[in-house]
Amino acid sequence: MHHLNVLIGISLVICFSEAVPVLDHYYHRSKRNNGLKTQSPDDRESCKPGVASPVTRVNTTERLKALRDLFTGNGIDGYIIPSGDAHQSEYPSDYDLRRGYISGFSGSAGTAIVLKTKAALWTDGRYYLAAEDELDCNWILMRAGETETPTMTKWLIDNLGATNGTVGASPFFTSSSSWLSMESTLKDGTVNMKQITDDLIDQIWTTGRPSEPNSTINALPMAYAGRSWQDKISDMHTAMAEQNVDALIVTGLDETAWLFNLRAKDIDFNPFFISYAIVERSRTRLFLNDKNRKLTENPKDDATTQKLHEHLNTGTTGSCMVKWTLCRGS
Ligand SMILES: *[C@@H]1O[C@H](CO)[C@@H](O)[C@H](O)[C@H]1NC(C)=O
Ligand SMILES: *[C@@H]1O[C@H](CO)[C@@H](O)[C@H](O)[C@H]1NC(C)=O
Ligand SMILES: CC(=O)N[C@H]1CO[C@H](CO)[C@@H](O)[C@@H]1O
Repeated sequence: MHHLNVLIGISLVICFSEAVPVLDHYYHRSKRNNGLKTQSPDDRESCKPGVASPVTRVNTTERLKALRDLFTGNGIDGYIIPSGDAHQSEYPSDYDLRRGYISGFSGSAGTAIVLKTKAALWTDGRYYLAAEDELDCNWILMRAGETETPTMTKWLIDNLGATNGTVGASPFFTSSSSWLSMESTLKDGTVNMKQITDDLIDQIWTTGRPSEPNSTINALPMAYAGRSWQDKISDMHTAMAEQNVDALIVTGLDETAWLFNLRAKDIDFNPFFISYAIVERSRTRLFLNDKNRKLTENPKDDATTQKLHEHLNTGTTGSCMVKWTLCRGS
């Protein structure tokens, strides 16, 4: 949960989640890597001349070219592609697997950085073998955790620091704490970090992309939830008053699913739906894609017969002009 004293616009919401282990993890590794070896795709056994390429590889040459073609127009010399979605989900939907698309690496943890002439992927020991099989020879495999592997910031400073270069990233897929600490370290090495709000992978991933998640949202009956969403909101108001907080922005998908007693299938094996909420002491707002359809369609879960607007006690468009309960809290 994220406590803010002021209400801020929805477009800023995404930066306030705390849990982005991926970037923090590789970034915070200590500076014990003196004697780093020169990193190159040629270090990889399977990229040596005469070695047959595993069939599991995606040829990323065209994807990397398409991405690099956008660098100049955006004023950047490199781009960071983390694994996460805009909600810092541990498991993003297939639509959000941007790092998998650009690198070909399908593991759950890893961060890609593409420069004008180099591309590197950091992943941890669980994935060294899979990454070796899946990354084509455009890619340097950075084995995070091994002493000769540079951190992402060190590598960026080594490659872009001398020319006061700029690395871009979407602010949606990195927590604010990760972003700020990385930005500060890079600045010390004369590398600038730039927010690219229109994500570059979204711009180039135009064919073969899974569609945006849009699953039906089902009410979770009280028998399973144990406590009504109105009571949960009421508990939040009490906690907010104690903390002297006027508004609370909820970005985590497990959090919105829990708070409103709702379940869906936007992400395989995770019963959540893409959403944000803003809870104020006198009103509650839930943000959903395609809300008019979701509010009125029939539930897909046998456990409930309630439509979403009935569960939330709003009008069929989510408006509170008819019923005030959702917008005003309980
Ligand atoms: C990958 O694709 C590029 C461009 O389409 C092609 O030139 C190159 O030979 C391919 N590489 C491999 C290893 O197949
Ligand atoms: C480095 O680049 C940043 C951003 O482009 C710029 O504001 C700054 O003045 C540059 N510093 C030097 C020493 O050129
Ligand atoms: C109503 C709607 O947009 N449904 C689409 C949801 O997404 C699936 C694919 O994931 C499509 O097949 C549906 O048409």
